[in-house]
Amino acid sequence: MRDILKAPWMVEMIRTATNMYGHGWDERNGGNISLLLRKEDVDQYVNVWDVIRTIPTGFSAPDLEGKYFLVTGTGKYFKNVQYAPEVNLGLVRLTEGGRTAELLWGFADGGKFTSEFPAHMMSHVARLKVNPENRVVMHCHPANLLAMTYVHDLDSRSFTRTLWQMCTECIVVFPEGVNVLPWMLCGTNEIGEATAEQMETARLVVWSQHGIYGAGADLDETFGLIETAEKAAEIYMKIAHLPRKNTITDAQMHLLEDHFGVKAREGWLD
Ligand code: 2HA
Ligand code: ZN
Repeated sequence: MRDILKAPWMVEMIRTATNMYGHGWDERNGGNISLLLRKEDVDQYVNVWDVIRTIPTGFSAPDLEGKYFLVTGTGKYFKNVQYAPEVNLGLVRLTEGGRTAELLWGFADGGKFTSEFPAHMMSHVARLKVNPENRVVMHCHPANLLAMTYVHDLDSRSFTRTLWQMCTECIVVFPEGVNVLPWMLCGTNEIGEATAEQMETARLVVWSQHGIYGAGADLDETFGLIETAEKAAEIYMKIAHLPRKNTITDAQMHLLEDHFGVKAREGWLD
């Protein structure tokens, strides 16, 4: 077996968690990441039939039967992932229609996957239907996006239009916009189902007064989506209390659509 800590997907996961912590998005045990892997990604590094222990998931997700995920642990700090990956991360395979996770590596102190595992797994199901290449679901607590949910109305179209207006690149990076959920109790199947439903139409879902979910084909894409939305929210929080003299107009957004070959969410531009 090869050294799992040198697997390219493991290296990238550790770098990403470290980078997210560095951005201040994952204080204490805040945030979680799940990365979908194929059997051929993992079987050089672990004996996939050597199950360390099984962990009930508390939900059913038949679409994910037999799928492998590298996932952050509940109560674990992103700050520590780089120093003790085998404690803070786990590699699991879902079985019994998604109701059981088989631990193949990690969670070495007896831990288990993130409390937001339902939201992650249900979001994977939703995104895979839109893009079979989707591999990543990422959650974190970026300060400006969070701040914005206290002072901006929470209608998804209106929230998105404000973000698009804050940086020229936003409409190019997330033309489908962001979907916004009202405050809900986190760590539950209910917020998982609500998030997954919103993931059917966008890769970014804001959890009001809590944080954001992103999804993408790889860690870079997903990180970049959140990074871009958070930059836009930062600019909004710098200018929201000042008279606005200029903006990016809808006519200019249409020029961006044409030039970059993207299509904004239907009906979200005038
Ligand atoms: O504890 O961010 O939403 C990790 C979280 C919960
Ligand atoms: Zn959170």
